Amino acid sequence: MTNICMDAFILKLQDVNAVKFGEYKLKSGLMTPIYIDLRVLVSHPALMNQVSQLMYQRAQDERLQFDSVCGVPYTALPMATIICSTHELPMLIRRKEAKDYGTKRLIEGSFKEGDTCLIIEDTVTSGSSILETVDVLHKEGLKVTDAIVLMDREQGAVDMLASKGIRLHPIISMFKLLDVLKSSGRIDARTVQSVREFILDNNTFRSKEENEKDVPASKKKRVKGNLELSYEARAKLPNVHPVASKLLSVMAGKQSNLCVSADVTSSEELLRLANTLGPKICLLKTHVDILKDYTEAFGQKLQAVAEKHNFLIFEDRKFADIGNTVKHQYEGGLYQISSWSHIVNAHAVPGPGVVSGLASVGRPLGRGCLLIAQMSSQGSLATGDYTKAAVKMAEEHPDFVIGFICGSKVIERPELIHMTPGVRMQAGGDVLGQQYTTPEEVVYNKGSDVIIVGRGILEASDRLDAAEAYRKSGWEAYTRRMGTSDQ
Ligand code: S5P
Repeated sequence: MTNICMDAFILKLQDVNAVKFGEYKLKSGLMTPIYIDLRVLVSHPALMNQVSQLMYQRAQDERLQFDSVCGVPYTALPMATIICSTHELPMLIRRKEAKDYGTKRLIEGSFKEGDTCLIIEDTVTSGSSILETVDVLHKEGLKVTDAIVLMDREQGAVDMLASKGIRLHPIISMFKLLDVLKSSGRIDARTVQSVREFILDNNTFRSKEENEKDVPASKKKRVKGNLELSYEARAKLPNVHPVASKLLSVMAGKQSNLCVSADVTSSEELLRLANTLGPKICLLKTHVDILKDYTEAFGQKLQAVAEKHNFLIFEDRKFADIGNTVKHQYEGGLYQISSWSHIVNAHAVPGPGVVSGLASVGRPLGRGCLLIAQMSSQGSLATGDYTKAAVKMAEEHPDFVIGFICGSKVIERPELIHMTPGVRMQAGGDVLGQQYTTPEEVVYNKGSDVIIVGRGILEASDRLDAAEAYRKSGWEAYTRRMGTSDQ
């Protein structure tokens, strides 16, 4: 494990002038308000060592399998060299031009056909430089499945490379960089805003028309100085987790930001409820351990209903133990939650191990996790610094954490989803400390994305009618927030 503090590392990059703000020209000719120039790192060996350490650690964390390492010329060459030298890994060098004497090879180093080569790159915008190197390696009979990059400008490289069968693993993303520089007072809100707008409007993987179509001016609304994107546009962000993307698309497609909390104690009733309310909801939340008649078939049956009505399943297990224990609780036991639930949630109280433990099971299955940043119950201790720590933990695990359980928006990151429980048409509470807020308040004023409703629907004389009323109320609050309401 590396013990490099990412925030301090990002500040050091700015100290050595590797991150510049102003007006700069990119390789494509486009003018950009932020320029990342990692060429300067060769003059800062301690930083260069840290870069190489972070990249190697990522390869280990992702359990990448490869026979050799190749840096994209030229900036990433020394990075690859340090990794290979420190860990005694074979390296390959790609020549930019073939020599006109001797072997005329484009790749230097020993390899055999079918070997897998890991690519190392310093910065990506579109991913085209990585692809150029991959093409040369392919011509020599080498395979490339993964690439590690220090800095991803989040302008489409992940998606572009994925479309070519290459997984890109960024160490730092543009939005993370902006957050760190902003919270340390190095840049102001206006700079953050202009860079964000530039990045979101200039996705190189989508066409200009698509960029404009997905984020039309009428759908952009400034909320406290930030640009707000529609659910639809957020589903297509380059850095959005696949589960978050799916959920956001379902929300946009069904015009529903309603999650029903199916807190009933019989499997049959739960499945019936899922079938009846399915068309109205984007997500169904379960507490599988309150079912009195759980059988192994339950998960499969619920999945079939979810597929039929196009909603996702969220088991509200609230994991809160050490990594090794939650791993077993998620994967095994009676309920085998990971086999049927798209989303689970976890308390931040054990520290990042709880996320790593769950991710070791959920990530290979393509699942996502919500961190509990705040709670709706009276006297909850999840406030202030605890909430901030939960948010930070989420940001550090973008490959598994898709958002939060919270009372209001806790971070301006459009790829993360905010879900709020304790929702009822009439504000108030129950005798056991639950506190209710209205859909309008939660979505319009508090900026949350999904309303979680249990008894407000379950105790209604007509559950379908009630679900429709909540769907409508939640959706209207969202369209009003976006400034696209007809009213
Ligand atoms: O802070 C929270 C977090 C959750 S997930 N407060 C909550 O109420 N919940 C869950 O949301 C709770 O476990 C229950 O399943 C649902 C709220 O149910 P309701 O009947 O009060 O709407």
